[in-house]
Formats: sequence, structure tokens, C-alpha cells
Amino acid sequence: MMKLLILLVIVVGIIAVAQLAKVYRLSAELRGKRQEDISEADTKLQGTLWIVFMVLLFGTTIFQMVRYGYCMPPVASEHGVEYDMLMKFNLYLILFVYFLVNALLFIFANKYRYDKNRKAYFFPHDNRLELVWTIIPALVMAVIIIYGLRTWIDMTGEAKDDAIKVELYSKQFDWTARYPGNDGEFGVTDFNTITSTNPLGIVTNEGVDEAMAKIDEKIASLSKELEFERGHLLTEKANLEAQLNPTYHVHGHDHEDHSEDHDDVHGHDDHAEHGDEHGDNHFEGHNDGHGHDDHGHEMSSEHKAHIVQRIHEIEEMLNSGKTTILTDGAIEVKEDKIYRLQRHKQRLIELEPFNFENELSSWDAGKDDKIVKGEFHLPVDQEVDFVFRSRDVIHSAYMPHFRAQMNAVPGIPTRFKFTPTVTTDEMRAQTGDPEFDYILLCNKVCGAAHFNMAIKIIIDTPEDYEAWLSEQKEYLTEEEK
Ligand SMILES: [Cu+2]
Repeated sequence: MMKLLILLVIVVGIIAVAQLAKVYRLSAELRGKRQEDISEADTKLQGTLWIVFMVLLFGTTIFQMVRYGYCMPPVASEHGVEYDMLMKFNLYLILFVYFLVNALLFIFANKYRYDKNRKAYFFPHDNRLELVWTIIPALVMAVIIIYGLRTWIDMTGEAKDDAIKVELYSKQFDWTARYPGNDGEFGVTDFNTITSTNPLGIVTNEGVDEAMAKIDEKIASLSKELEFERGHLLTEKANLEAQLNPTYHVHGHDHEDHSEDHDDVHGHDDHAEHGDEHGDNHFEGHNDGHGHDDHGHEMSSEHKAHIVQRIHEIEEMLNSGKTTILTDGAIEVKEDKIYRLQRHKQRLIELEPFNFENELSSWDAGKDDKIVKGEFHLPVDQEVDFVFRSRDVIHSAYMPHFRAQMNAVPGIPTRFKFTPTVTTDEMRAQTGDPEFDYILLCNKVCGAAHFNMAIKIIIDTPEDYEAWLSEQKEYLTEEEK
């Protein structure tokens, strides 16, 4: 509310000044003054205003620097100190140039304002001056770039061999941390194996079997829906009946009582077995003499029995109360779903295991992985090698106290390493805030609940960390025990 009022006052103030200027100009015109006639008092006023503006600009800059300071939370990682130094080095350099250039700009505008007794000095070119304002900025830029690159390479370089491995898996809208377990290797992952019980898509024999079973289940249920589609069943039945007895379609169409039809069917069987002529005659009598010859002659009794059985089946299905009625569109969608599920299954079949250097199978490595949500722990003074993954869109893991941020990109694992230097308890003491917690925030606007996408980081002493980690459940091995 207060802010709104201040804004309103500023806007009204600007309008008032503009109106005053208009009045002044109109009155000057009335006094017969031409617009390009500028009095010495005017020039002097403008010159003074430049200085006033400079003081205001520098004043607000300095005020904000004092009031808001460095704008970063306390640092808690090894490279964070380096990062802050680089940041401050650049900041002070920029501030120095900012004050110098702006001071010259405003002071010169005042000092060299129009004076009718002074003639401008003609100064077309000077090689020394050109050299000075080319070489000095070039050198400063080189220092900034080289210093920045060195820090960047240091921060983003390879982790040490004994670094702790942690995977951060992101999806809309939460983070999951994974530790590799006792074997020190993360189990391989594949999005094809993602199920409700395996949200990270860790590939294990059990996981693949489970995923396949779930796909089979889905295919079966979709197929059932299609199989019990009323329209299809009726069409199929009508076709089969037409095959058995071309007359049936015409005469038996309205019969609800099927026992009669069955007799009919058996009668035809006999005819087909015993003789052509009889059968022919029989058919002809009913059928206006066309279209039946193919069926009647060549159909074996076995085939007929098959058809009869299928008709029975269809009748049972129709009477089961399980039939569905689907539009052509709905049928197409379901068929497409089945197709895609079959493709999905094929991709699972094609997954190939491989062995790590220590002969550990990639499909076994995942069994002892530890998966945690809500918060994850790290030991102090130990390098951590992070891998970031995403299931859906680009997220970004931002850990402000550790001066770390890395995008989590679907399909492209990214990494970052750092060494925490202050435990959560120490930081609570340092900040005087007993509630303090380190946090990892999503720093890419990734969807509706982006603001809520965070996970707590706890920095422990090495002993506390080991104790915590040993309490975490292994992905599969412990469940089997
Ligand atoms: Cu996100």
C-alpha cells in the first residue's frame, strides 16, 4: 500500500513538472521570446542540475550498496570463497569505472557548458590518447577473462577419485537424491523401466520383469476392451453365420431363440459330408440360387465346427454384460496405445547389460542404491560429485550457499562438484538462526509448482553422515532379505 502511494506521488509529480514546463514555454512565447534564445541564467541552471543529478545518482548507488550489501547468503563451500573473490573483483572494477565515467560525464557537462566568451578548442585526433583508451581496457578485459576462466575451470573440473557420488533426479515438481551404495557404482537407468515403484528407472532384472509385466497387463486389458466391443462382435457373428448358411442371414435374422439355429447348423454339416447334390438342393431351396457354392462345397467339417464354436463364444460374450460400445475413434486410440505399449516392451527387451571395470554387472549395481527424498545429507570437507538428471523438462539445481548451480536436462546427464566446508550446525551458530537449513532450489521456471520444487541439504560431520547413510534403505537388496 505504502509502495503504491509512493509510486502515485512520483507519477503525479512527473505530470506536474511537465505541465509547469508547458506553462513556462507558453508564457515565454507570449513574451515574444524565440525558443532557441537561451539565457545565460538558463545554461547555468542546467549545468548545476547535472551536478545535482550526479550527486543523487551516486548517493542512491552508495545507499543501496550499504543497505543491501553483497546480496548473497553466507558461503559454505571451498570453491565458494574463490567464486566470491571473482565476483567481488569484477564488482569493484565495474564500480570504479562506473563512478569515474559518470563523474567525468556530469562534471564536463557542467564545466564546458555554453559560454559566449569562450571559443571551443579544435582537437581532431591524438595517437597517444587512442592508444591509452584501447590498451588499458584491453588489458583489463584480458585480466577479467583469464581470471574468470581459471576459476571456472577449477570449479567445473573433474572430481577427485574419492569424491562422494550423489545423483540428483528432478521431475515436475520434486527432487530425489540417489547414493550408489556399497559397490560405489550407480545402477544404470533407462526411462523405459520407470514404473510407480521404480520412479528413477533403475535397470535391474526385477525392475525389467516388473515393467514388462505391467505392460502385458495393460495390453491385456486394452485388448479385452477391444475384444468385447459390441459392434465388432455383432459384425463378426453375422459374417460367420453368413459363411455357414447364406440363408440364415435372411431368414434367421430375427430369431432370438438360438436352439433352432443350432439344429439348422448341424443339418448343414451333415449335408456337406454326405453329398454335394443334396446339399446343393437344400441350399438352393432357401437361397434364390446364388452366392453359396463356395462355402457349401469347400468347407470342411472341422472348419465348420470351429465357426460354430466361435459363434457360441460370441453369443456368450454378448450375454456376459461385459461388452463395451466404442466409437471408431476410440477403437483407433486403443489400438494405437497397444501398438505403443508393444514398442515399449520391445525397447525393454533390447536393453543390454554391461559390466563395470570391476566386473560388476550394470544391472546388479542398482540393487544397493539408496534413494532419498525430502532431504539429503553430505559430509563436511569431503568433495561431492553430483550428477543431475531430469525426467521431463529442464530444471536447474541451485544451491546458493555452495555457490553452485547446474541445469538438469532430460536425456543429458550433467555434473558439478563441490566441497562443503560448514556443517548445518555450525551455520546455525554462525547465523544465530537455530532454524537455518541449506537448500537446493529449482532455478528454472519449469511449471505451475516450480516455486515449491526444493530439497533440504544437511551438512553433517563425517560420523553423522555415515550413521545417516547406513540407516537409508537399499533399493532392492534389503527388500529381498
Ligand atoms: Cu523445476
